[in-house]
Amino acid sequence: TNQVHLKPEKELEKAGLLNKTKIAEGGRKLRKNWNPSWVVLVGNSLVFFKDPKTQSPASWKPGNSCPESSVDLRGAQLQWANDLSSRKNVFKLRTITGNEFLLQSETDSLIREWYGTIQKVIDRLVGP
Ligand code: I3S
Repeated sequence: TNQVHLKPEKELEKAGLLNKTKIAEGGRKLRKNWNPSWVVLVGNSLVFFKDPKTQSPASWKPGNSCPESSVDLRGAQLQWANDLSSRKNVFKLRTITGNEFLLQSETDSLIREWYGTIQKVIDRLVGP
């Protein structure tokens, strides 16, 4: 029979503006390029959108907000990485596929919240 599988609504955990740079792709080091990014934590994924402020008016149309990239948090690793940048409040996210991102905010409380929330999701995906 043709069963219809309805995905349960994915839980939106958190959304906000962070500075982001990708520093490795599949284990290969990349040149840093910091940019503001609208970050959304939904379900098992961290989804990155371009900062609306850097987008053209055309891209403001509803339904036109195409994510720049998305990261599967299953098996991902998180660590504080102030040694990897002159910026303050930096942490590194490493995916199971060897992609590495630095995320940063000038606001201490905000970056701690992000760290804690992402870690919670990673832990939840590992299971008890
Ligand atoms: O870790 P690095 O190489 O000192 O990172 C800085 C550089 O990538 C620099 O780019 P260029 O080398 O292409 O000019 C960036 O503009 C800086 O932002 C990087 O350092 P911070 O400390 O901001 O992560």
